[in-house]
Amino acid sequence: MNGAKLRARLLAGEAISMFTPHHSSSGLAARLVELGADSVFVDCEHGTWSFEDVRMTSQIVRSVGGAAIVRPHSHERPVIIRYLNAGADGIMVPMVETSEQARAIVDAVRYAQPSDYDKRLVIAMVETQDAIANLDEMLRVDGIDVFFIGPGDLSQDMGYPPAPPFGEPRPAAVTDEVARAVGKIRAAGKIAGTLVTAEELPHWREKGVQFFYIHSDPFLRRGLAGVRQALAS
Ligand code: 3PY
Ligand code: MG
Repeated sequence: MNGAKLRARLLAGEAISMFTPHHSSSGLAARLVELGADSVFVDCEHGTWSFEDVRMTSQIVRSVGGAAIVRPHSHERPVIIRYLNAGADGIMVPMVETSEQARAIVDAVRYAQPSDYDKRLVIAMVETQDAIANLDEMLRVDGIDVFFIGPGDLSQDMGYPPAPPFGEPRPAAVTDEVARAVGKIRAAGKIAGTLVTAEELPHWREKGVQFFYIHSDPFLRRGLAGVRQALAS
């Protein structure tokens, strides 16, 4: 399972990319890896992937050298177990707000994969102000590989839209809060992740973020806009 490969690279100080194909397509997921993505995001919180899609996509993504990171719709124990059994290389659990919840996730992973849990990457999503308030305690939970700040939900929690208009930055109040959380994660010697655009990535890399979630849609959007412009000229 390629979760171990990602963990080793993160522990060696490297930065890792995770691209979302947005659509339930194992072919597109594999193509993203062939083009350079370290891992692919299989989003079962907002996406439409079935358990069978997860099984097939994880196998195909691994066969081209990548890793499939699955986001379940919640931190329900049986759901996490099913995705791990379906072959997820990593699990990225949304809305983790307390150390008890973080511990329960690690426990579910170890129960599901008693002999090879260390081959799966465990990512806890910190996406509310309450979660950031509890971060010091959560950072003490052994077995969480990456503490991932979700700026979209955090924005909503702070009273802002989940995403700024295309190409515009997030409100400074949100990016300041993300930076504060990243600082705490780094100070505890843990690995930080967040969602970025290609343009934002160098800024957050500088701040010590190592796990980068990137949408692939802007690449299509820009490519198509260029073609439309060429057609119109
Ligand atoms: C969020 O930003 O809320 C996400 O879930 C993904 O980054
Ligand atoms: Mg979120």
